[in-house]
Amino acid sequence: IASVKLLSEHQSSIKEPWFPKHISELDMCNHLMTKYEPDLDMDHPGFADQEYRARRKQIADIAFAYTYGEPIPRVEYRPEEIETWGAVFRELDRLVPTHACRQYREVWDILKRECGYCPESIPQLEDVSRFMKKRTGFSLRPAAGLLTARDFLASLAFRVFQCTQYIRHHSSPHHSPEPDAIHELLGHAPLLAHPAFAQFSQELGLASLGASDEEIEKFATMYWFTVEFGLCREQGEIRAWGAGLLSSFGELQHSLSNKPDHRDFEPSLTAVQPYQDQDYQDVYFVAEGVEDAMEKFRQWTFKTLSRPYEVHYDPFSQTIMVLDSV
Ligand code: NLE
Ligand code: FE2
Repeated sequence: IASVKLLSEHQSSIKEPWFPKHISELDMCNHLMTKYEPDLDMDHPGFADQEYRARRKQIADIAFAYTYGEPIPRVEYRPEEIETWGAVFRELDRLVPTHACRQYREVWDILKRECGYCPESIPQLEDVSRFMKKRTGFSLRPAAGLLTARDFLASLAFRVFQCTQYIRHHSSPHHSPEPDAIHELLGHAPLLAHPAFAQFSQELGLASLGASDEEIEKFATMYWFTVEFGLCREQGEIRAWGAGLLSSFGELQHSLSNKPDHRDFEPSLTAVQPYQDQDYQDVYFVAEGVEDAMEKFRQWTFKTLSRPYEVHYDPFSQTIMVLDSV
């Protein structure tokens, strides 16, 4: 890459679509998708539960008020929230040895030993963020709910994970259609604390910066079938590495059963596979492993991306460098 040079500020042709250049600009990347709000969605398990809706608002306000660099405020979880967490935790802890991929199992044990993971209390985002930071440089920031794919993916480029803090409705512990703190802490945190998965997540984020809407759609689909619902092969067996599986004891069992379709991970097919986000998936993609998925993803991105520049993340200044690639 001998011909790489920094683009000057005046070259306006590359300014659209806007994307954050410094980690602090993630303060502007918090646009919510409204489809899952318990206030608006009649199918939401908390729709008829006024108290649940009030609680969701209270916790969402933490995210609305949050700005870059602050510690994440602690939530004093209520007994019924801890009970829901505990029920999910116990079920998953039982399934991890036989259902989760090797890397997840490794970090899972460390989280229980060193980060206070147990059925009796819900870990605080700030503590988990510190734990992750030490292991991979990833950190958390609070999110009020499901974000747009563009905003969510952009944060990954900075090794920042936008993380919900409320707990799913107690009537549906086995599966939640939307993210909640159980999903983030049990599904995502272990893998974001693993170097290879952290790298894959960041690369997906970097690829999304400045992408067209059509490309964002593909990256979001790619994210869906890997980071959220990915399976992989391990010594002849299929295991889960997707966070949406590892936080749902219902879907985790379903995904490894013979009910759904298991297809080989192939970026050009995976990125355009239609899906729904209300219930268990009926198609999953099986990768040979995270390294293999990452390599295939890189090659596909290289062929697919139309943007006329390259981006690099400088971890010292926490800044995205835009590099002219021609
Ligand atoms: N279905 C997952 C769970 O129950 O934890 C959440 C998926 C969020 C995309
Ligand atoms: Fe997720």
